[in-house]
Amino acid sequence: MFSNNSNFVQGVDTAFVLILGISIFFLILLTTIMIVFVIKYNKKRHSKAVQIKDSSTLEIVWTTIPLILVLVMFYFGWRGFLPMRQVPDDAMQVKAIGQMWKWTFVYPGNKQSDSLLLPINKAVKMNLFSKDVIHGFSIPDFRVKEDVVPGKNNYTWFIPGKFGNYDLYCSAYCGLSHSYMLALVRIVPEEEFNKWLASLPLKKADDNNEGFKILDKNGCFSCHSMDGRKIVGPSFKGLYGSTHEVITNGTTRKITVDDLYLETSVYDPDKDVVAGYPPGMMKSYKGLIKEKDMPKVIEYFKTLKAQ
Ligand code: HEC
Ligand SMILES: [Cu+2]
Repeated sequence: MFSNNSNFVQGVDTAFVLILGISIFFLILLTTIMIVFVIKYNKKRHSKAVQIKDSSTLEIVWTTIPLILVLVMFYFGWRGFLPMRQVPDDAMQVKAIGQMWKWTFVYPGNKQSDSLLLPINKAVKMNLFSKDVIHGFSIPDFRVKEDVVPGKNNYTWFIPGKFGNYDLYCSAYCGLSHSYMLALVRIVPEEEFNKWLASLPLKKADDNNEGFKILDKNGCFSCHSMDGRKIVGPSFKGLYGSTHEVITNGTTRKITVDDLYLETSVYDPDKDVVAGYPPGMMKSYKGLIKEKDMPKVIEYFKTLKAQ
């Protein structure tokens, strides 16, 4: 089909290289003319300034050439942009929900995931929603970038053209942990995608759990996964009841994750730092998660079984 990362790479790159080329051309041209004029018309050589008045030729030249140039830029920009708004009817529909500070992807059948797996060479329409503030849905490798605005149902689409892992960024500064608003995009063969989709949990599973809602609202899942993946911090999967090493005041010790340990981790994260992770990454949630809500949070941790 095409050998690019996506069907939009060519259109965007053509416009970009063209504009860059024109800019470099004029940068060199204008700088050269400036230097030549500084030398040629300096006061020693031309002590008296001479005005050029009413030169129609000059005015036509400096109007027509830039006009043609901007129209050429517009033409290539427009040609690259138009297909981005024309979604094919058979595109798979995936909902991307942006919130402080994570992405959630909801697939057909109400299945949800933290990362965006997609089959190669298939059109996908991303329906973009925000739960709070303005975010930006951006996959630079695919030349895809669209605002995610609360209250507005925006969209974008593309056809992935190459297997691999790519980064999805939030491209609109949306608060303290904006830079953690990363998601993994994986382009895989269609059979692998179907298998993966079948194994995904249903979206609604956690939404009624009080503890889940508290963690979700506080943005814990931008650093902690529920499926065993390490993001910034360790995964919550199977955490409750497990044993591992922590560093407390410079000494390594073994702990078992129980109610007290969880509470300390949330209110005083730098007290017991999980071995292998740097201290100071996680802030204290004292005052943000109320003490009376802690039991709900702990109950939720208990539901995240290892298997
Ligand atoms: C900015 C990223 C970030 C956010 C947001 C964050 N954490 Fe953490 N968390 C970490 C890191 C990094 C560690 C490991 C280092 C440490 O222990 O401090 C950690 C450790 C933990 C641990 C101990 C895990 C273990 O394996 O023993 C728990 C429990 C925890 N966090 C809970 C939470 C909860 C609950 C929230 C939301 C209220 C939260 N975290 C938000 C980064 C984060
Ligand atoms: Cu954002």
